[in-house]
Amino acid sequence: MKSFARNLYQQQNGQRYFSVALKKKVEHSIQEKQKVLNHFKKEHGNAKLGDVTVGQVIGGMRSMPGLLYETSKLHHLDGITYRGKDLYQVKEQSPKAPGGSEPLPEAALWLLLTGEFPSQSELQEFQTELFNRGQIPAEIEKLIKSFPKTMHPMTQLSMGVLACQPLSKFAKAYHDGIHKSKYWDPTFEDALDVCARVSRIAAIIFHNCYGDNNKIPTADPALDYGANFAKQLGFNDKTFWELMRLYIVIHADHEGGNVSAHATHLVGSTLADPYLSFSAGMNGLAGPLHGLANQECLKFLLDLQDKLGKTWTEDDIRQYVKDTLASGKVVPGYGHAVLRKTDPRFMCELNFADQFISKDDNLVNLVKACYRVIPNVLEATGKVSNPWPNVDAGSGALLMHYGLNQFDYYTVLFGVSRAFGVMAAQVWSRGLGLPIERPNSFTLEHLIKKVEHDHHIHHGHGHHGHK
Ligand code: HAX
Repeated sequence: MKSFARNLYQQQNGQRYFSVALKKKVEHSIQEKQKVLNHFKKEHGNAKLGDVTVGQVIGGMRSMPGLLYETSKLHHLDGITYRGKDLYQVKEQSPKAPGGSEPLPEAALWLLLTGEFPSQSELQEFQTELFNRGQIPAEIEKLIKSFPKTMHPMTQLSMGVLACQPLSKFAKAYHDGIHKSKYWDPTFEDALDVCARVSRIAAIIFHNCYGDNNKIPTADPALDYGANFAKQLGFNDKTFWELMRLYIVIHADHEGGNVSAHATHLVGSTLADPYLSFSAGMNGLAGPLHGLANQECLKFLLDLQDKLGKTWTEDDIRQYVKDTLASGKVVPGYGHAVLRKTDPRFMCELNFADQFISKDDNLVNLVKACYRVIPNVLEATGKVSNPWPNVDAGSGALLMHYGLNQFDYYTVLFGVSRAFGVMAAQVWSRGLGLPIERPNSFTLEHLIKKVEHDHHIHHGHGHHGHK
């Protein structure tokens, strides 16, 4: 390790860690942003962002403005942007593994935290740092290995993260009376620890569920994060390592309102530490309407293959999709609440398949054929707002190609990736001093009375007369 880095070693909680360029950069940009925020709040705190409708209150707060979330923003055509960079820019500009073509998760984490990619030397230091932070004390590993094999992997992930909670530096600093202006600092420490540890927790769970948890491959300090995660899962194919790097980067963040990001943010707003908050986010990700959708999508493709065999035609797919719609079911992997174009995350998957997967993988070819056929069928219904594929349309087929066919585990991969976004966001939420969340709620009776009252006034019967 270079001497300048060694000099920056510090002691905290009896654990050695070093904070090199990253922490200084984060501190500096938080301070700058705080000034902007304070001024903006003072000058424009009363500016309106639109009206809230009864439909939104009843309808899951859909598209209702309500969160400040710094790390990423979703655009209905460009898809997700990390600090203003869309995924194509992220892929192009990110540092890569030697000889590799895919972006590196640790570089994406740096980007989400600072708005910039690390230099080569910063990246190397950061990789060493994440490797060191990724160690999990033996007694906690033992605890995770003791979870029943039959327990859903997502339950194990949430519990595994909680098992590490006693290691929280934020919880200790808070207990020791840290000044509120410094909350971001131990949050930063925990955020990096959680990102570093979550892949090890996930690897233990994989072997606990599907293999032998006494024979879990160890991480290698010479490897990057994505490669190490794949290696610990037991995959030594270098192309699969590239897939893991890409997978983690594209699933990392999707602005603040999705359930995993919002749940993490909400729980964190109580000053529950990053372990408690992230675990809460993972409980949300475990829901079938959120993180489990990729599993559903793969099932759709495999059922189609089962029914039609491997000699399917585009006409067969068209008919199969029409039958699916006629039976009152949705076509998984298609449509989106915000996007109105093919999800760039899906395009990244497709490009990966074109580059690395041979043209005779029937399942991958089926994904591509669906992309040619399904949007027209959905469009013809006249009601689907977005007939284009989302990220889940492709990921399962890619994982299957490399032999990762444990469907129940797919959401855990998503969870490892999501840590990078929501933990970076939490550093910023504490840095900007965001308060505890407390929106207003109503009973249905209140809502009805309020609307009747307003209607009454509007029609001139109230004592306020016409509006
Ligand atoms: N297949 C069939 N019908 C669909 C459809 C699809 N893929 N997508 C939308 N529709 C239907 C809706 O069910 C709705 O029908 P009703 O009016 O009869 O209720 C109508 O089209 C209008 O819906 P919408 O405005 O287009 O879509 P929403 O914003 O309400 O919902 C969903 C967005 C993603 C939930 C929706 O498109 C869907 O169910 N897709 C399939 C499931 C799926 O792929 N989920 C994964 C999302 C991945 C993600 O968000 N990742 O971040």
